[in-house]
Amino acid sequence: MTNLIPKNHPRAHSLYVRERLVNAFDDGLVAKEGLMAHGRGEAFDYLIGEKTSKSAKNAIKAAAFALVSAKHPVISVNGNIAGLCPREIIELSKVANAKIEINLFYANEKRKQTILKVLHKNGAKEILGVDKKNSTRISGLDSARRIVDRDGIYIADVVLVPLEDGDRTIALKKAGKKVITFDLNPLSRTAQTADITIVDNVVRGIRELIDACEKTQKKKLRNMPFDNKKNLAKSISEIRNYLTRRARIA
Ligand code: PTJ
Repeated sequence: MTNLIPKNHPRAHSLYVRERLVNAFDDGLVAKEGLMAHGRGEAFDYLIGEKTSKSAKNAIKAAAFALVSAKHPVISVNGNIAGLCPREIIELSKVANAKIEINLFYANEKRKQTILKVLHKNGAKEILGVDKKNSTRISGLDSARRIVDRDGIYIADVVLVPLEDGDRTIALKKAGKKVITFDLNPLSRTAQTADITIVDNVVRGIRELIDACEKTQKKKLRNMPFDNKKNLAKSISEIRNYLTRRARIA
């Protein structure tokens, strides 16, 4: 697709990200509903000032500790994540020693195979969630997301579920797993239910999470107490403060 966004456009980065997602949709990675999910995310990204906030940085540190110290960490991949940051998923899986599992809300075998190809092209070796013989179910879920890999999400103690639906977050928690999510909407059910919610655009936050995992591995970061509810309240007050500042300028 031709790129029509001028480099000096004030919102160039967000517009490039949008274009990347649209291209990924055209390439068969992203569901139609994924475009809508992205639009909702963009709206919240404006409200946080399109920057990684202090509260997001807190959550990223906590997430890095959880991933690095987990026994069976798993990164769950959907169409949007595969379209937006395939290379970073693989980098993260390496620094956190985490498995990668494709798990789609809008199940579609063709899309799953396209995602699989893109992950392989970006350097992934083992990818779970594609071998039907190795699949099983987690209880309490009606959507296709209940079907998980026996060697992946099923046995995981920590699962990273970026851009998630609320029902699965609840089901994963009921199954005794620690859930980490990226969600730009601090009020979504997933954001409110997860153990660690990173209120940031996954495109920005995942790089910070990779760095934090590296620092944690090298013992350059200390583990800190983390309370998700308090941190979400902080992220909501950061939005309020940002809007107040903007309103003064306008
Ligand atoms: O590929 P599939 O079939 O698994 O489907 C994936 C989608 C994203 C369509 C599916 O999981 C879905 O419908 O998700 P929801 O319920 O729309 O939730 C998406 C959440 O992610 C919303 O709260 C958005 O605000 C948020 N979001 C959207 N884009 C981003 C984001 N959060 C972080 N970074 C983003 N880039």
